[in-house]
Amino acid sequence: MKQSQLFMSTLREVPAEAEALSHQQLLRGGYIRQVAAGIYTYLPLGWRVLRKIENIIRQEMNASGAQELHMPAIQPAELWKESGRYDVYGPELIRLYDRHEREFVLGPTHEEVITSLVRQEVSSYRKLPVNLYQIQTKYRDERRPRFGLLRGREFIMKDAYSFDTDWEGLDHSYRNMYSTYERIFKRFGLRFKAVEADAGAIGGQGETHEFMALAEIGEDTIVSCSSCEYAANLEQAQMAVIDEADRRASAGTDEGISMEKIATPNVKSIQELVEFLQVSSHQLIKTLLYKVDDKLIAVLVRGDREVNEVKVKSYLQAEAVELADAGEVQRATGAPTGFAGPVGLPLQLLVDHEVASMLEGITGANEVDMHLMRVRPGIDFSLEQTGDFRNAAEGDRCPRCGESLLFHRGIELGHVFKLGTKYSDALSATYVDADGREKPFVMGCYGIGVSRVMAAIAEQSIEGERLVWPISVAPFQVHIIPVSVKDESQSALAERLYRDLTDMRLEVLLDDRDERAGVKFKDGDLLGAPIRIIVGRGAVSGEVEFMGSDGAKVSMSVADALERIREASLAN
Ligand code: 9G3
Repeated sequence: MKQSQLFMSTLREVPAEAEALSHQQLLRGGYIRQVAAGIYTYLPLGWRVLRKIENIIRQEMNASGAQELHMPAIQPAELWKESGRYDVYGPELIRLYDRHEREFVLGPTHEEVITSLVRQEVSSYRKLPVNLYQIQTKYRDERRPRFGLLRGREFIMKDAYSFDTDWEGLDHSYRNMYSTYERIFKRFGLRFKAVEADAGAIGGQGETHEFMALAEIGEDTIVSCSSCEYAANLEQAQMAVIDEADRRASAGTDEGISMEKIATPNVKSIQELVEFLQVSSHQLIKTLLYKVDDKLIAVLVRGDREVNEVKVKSYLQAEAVELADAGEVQRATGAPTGFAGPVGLPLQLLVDHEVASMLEGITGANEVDMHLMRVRPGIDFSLEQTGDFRNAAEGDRCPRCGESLLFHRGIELGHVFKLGTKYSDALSATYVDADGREKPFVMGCYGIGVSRVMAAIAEQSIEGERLVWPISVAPFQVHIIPVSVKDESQSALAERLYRDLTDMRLEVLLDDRDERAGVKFKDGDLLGAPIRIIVGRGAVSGEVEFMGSDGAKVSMSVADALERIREASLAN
């Protein structure tokens, strides 16, 4: 294609509102334009990249045996009422009415629609298993859309749904999708990790994994073992637990320890307490009150740890978990926030393993400006409910092999779930088995954030000012830049190269604009073609400069350049 025709407007300056590097590059390079918060137009360059991402997904999904279909974005609200999710989601679920005042939702996902489809289309076990997928626009009215395509309100997702006769079949479908995702993310040229995740709101009945692109901008924290294959989302990540009994036994007896109250005037936070008492945060028992499905409970973790609310929610099988507000703390403990403690507190106590293994600790006295010293877990408060209620942290050891854990930021690009019969039960979606009995489908669901993938690849492909797309998703594979189109030999050679490469069925962009070289190279850096051919003074002797992904320029003959390009394009 000739660049003078390309609908591509580059921006000179970095847009102020773009914090993420990929957001800046996609705006500056003329890949996307914002229409409203979290809602974008994909310009021709962006759309070329998205179509390549989609086609890689399609090839691998089809190769896995899944079949592509396409469901509507507008879904009858009745289906969401039938599944019970209509009231679970609040303002994030976009609702609308048609001309007859009938209610619909803009699909944020398609479990209800696909389950109602298969319910009516499949009645015999003979037609199972089946895996159906689509690549569709999704709508989620995020409270805080940000980072460009990384968190939008309208975005493109590949969502797949598998239907099996039983859990064994689901295991097979799940493993098939897991390995398909590994192939897909490798073909994107992404650095990624598959991590154990929390089934969360979707409430599946089994394991779930997230595929995370490693990137500092990522909202998720992932934990991986420095030695074995263990990897998990921080929400879910476990750590080697010191054995409470050993710890207490090794610390000697608790004879002669008796609790004492001390005045801590206006000393509320852990840090203030550490300074006031001149103790380590390891000696403190942090007591936090949570409202769990409208019931107040207390969670105890060591002073230097963070409560993991997902673990609390999962342990209690609760719908909602949130920190109690100041008023609730005051009413429950008789003291303002900062003085809560487990002794004499008439609430269910969830005690983290580390606190349970302490011989004694310092904690709030449930009295304003007072704390308790030498409190003994198991004696001064109950250890009936001890478990893992904290975030893994630097220094923790792998729960599998005991080696040290590493922490990374990640962007969630894929998510595979074992749903079980959650939706088939809710929608009475059953098949008839070999013995003539009606059984609910056993389902799995598998998502990839397609538009988010484009931003994640950009995040990982930026070197300084330059974006260099992997050749598998680049908008153009080769970018030919004649330094001066006025120079006959340069433009003639550039034209010839353009023709030869196009005949080799490569996607080539020829910068035929009458612009200064500096402008062309700068725009070239924004375009991010993995191969750039510069046609300059060497043209008269049939020499060009080849620049690959590493940015190094090498002079060579046209023939050698064509050979280098052919090799690189096969790496697709
Ligand atoms: C909603 C809204 C937002 C949502 C959902 C429902 C996330 C919702 C989870 C999933 C699970 C899987 C199929 C493809 C893979 C992911 N945000 N989820 O169900 F109504 Cl407003 O989407 N769906």
